[in-house]
Amino acid sequence: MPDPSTTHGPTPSPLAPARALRLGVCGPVGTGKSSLIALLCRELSERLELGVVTNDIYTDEDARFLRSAGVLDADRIRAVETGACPHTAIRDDITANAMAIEELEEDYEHRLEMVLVESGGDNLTATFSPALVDVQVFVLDVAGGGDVARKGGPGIERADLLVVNKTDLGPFVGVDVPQMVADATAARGDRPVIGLSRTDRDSIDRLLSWVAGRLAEHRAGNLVPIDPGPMAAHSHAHEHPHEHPHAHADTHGGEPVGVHHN
Ligand SMILES: Nc1nc2c(ncn2[C@@H]2O[C@H](COP(=O)(O)OP(=O)(O)O)[C@@H](O)[C@H]2O)c(=O)[nH]1
Ligand SMILES: [Mg+2]
Repeated sequence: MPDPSTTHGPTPSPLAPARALRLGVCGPVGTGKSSLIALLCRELSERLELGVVTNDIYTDEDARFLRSAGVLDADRIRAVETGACPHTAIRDDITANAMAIEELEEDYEHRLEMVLVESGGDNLTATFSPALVDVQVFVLDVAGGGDVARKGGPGIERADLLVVNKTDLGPFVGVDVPQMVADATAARGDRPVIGLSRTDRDSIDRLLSWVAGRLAEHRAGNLVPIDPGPMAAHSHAHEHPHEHPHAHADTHGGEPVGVHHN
C-alpha cells in the first residue's frame, strides 16, 4: 500500500484533520445518488482510499447495489438501516451514521481519505447535519421535472454543490436542461451547480474537479462545514395517521434531537 502522505499531494498543515473527508450525497429517491457514488468510486478508487456508508429505511439495497457494481471492495461499503424516518439519521440523531464511519475508519487503520455517505432520500428537503459530513451534494434529476429547481428548499439552495443529474434524458422528458440549470443557479447565489450525466465526460470531469477542490481544502484544514438549514416541517401521516406535522432540531430550539412523538 503506498503511503498516502507521499502520493497524494503536499504535506497536510498541522491544522488539517487527520480523518477522512466526509462527503454527503442527498436528494430525492431515484435521482441518481447511488449512481453518483458508484461513479466517484470508479473514478477515484485507484487514487484515493475510499469508504462508503449508505442509509436505507429497511434494507441495505443501496449498499448491495454498490457492492455489485464492483467499484470498491465490498467491505468498504457499510449500510445503516435507519428505520421509519431516514432523514433523522442524517440530521437529528446521527449516532448510527457517525459510528458506521468511525468503524470504517478504524477498520482501515485511519488510512481512508474520503468517506461518501448516501442519504435515505425520503424527502426533497432533507439535508445532512454539518456534524456528520464536511461537505454535501444535493442531487436532482431532469426526469423529476424542470420546475423542481425553482421550488427551492435548504438542499437545493444551500448544499455545497447542486447536481442536476441525467441531463441526457432532457429531450425524452421534455425538459429544457440549460433552463433548469439556470433556474437552479439563480436559486443558489454563488454556489455551484453541475448538470451531470454519466454519458457526458465533461460533466464528470467538472464533478471530479469540484471534489478534488474540497479534498484539497479539507487537507489544508480550510474546509468549514456549512449547514444548509433544517428541513421543512413535514408529517409522517401516511405512516402514522394520528401524527401532526413536525419539524426537526434547529427549529425546535432546545428540544432533544431525534425525538418524534410518533
Ligand atoms: N439516463 C440516465 N440515468 C441515470 C443516470 N444516473 C443514474 N441513472 C439511473 O437512475 C436510476 C436511479 O439511480 P440511483 O442511483 O439508484 O438513484 P438513488 O435512488 O438516488 O440512489 C437508475 O436506474 C440509474 O441507472 C444518468 O446520468 N443518466
Ligand atoms: Mg440510492
